Amino acid sequence: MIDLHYAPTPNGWKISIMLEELGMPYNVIPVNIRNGDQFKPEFLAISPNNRIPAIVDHAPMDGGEPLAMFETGAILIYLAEKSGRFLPTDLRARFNVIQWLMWQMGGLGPMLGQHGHFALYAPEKIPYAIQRYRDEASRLYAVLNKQLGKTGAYVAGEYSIADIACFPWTMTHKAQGFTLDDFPHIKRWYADVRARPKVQAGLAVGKFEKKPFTEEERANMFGKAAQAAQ
Ligand SMILES: N[C@@H](CCC(=O)N[C@@H](CS)C(=O)NCC(=O)O)C(=O)O
Repeated sequence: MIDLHYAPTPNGWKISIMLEELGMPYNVIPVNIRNGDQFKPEFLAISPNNRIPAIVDHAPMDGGEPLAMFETGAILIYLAEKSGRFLPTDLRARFNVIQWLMWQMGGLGPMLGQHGHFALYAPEKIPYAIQRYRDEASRLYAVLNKQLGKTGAYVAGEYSIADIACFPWTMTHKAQGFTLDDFPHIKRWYADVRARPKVQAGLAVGKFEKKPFTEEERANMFGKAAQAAQ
């Protein structure tokens, strides 16, 4: 059984979607990141970066002790290797998936995250920061659009962990003021991925009503509490 330390956010959804796609049994352990659960010692023992999601596999592939893991890129590769699915074994196809997964981890996720922060959540609206991340987010959407136009299918050819990593972040497009009409290949891919029943099941895990942040929640989420914890 796998424990999934989780909150319903784009990074959390990557792993709930993957586990649903695989049909692997898992146990959800909610981590309330608004309330600061990510700074609790028992969570930090699993995820020293104080971010969700993280997993503990109680039946790891080497038959050894339970294996804890954080960082969604690593978790997706681990689960793909464990199941033999969504990551090809052929050298070129495998590294094509891995390069797009890394592109999501180092580019699409962090840049959309920063754009969302400065455009939607920051108490002070800083035009330079908003523009900088908006430009970068637009550039990354254009790169993804071109790639999907090239494959005519999924991000790296067949449906893979690259799609599972990218999709939840593209779900933020409307809130962040982007329209997929500007990116027709993403629009086609987005509808296709979104319609997958297992994607729907992954997104439904721990769904909650969205409420504005309180001051304390802001401190937990946007750095003040993290600084205090050092
Ligand atoms: N690179 C990390 C990013 C994880 C991440 O940023 N998680 C967010 C939720 S989407 C989080 O835990 N935020 C809590 C906080 O900011 O304190 C990964 O891919 O696992």
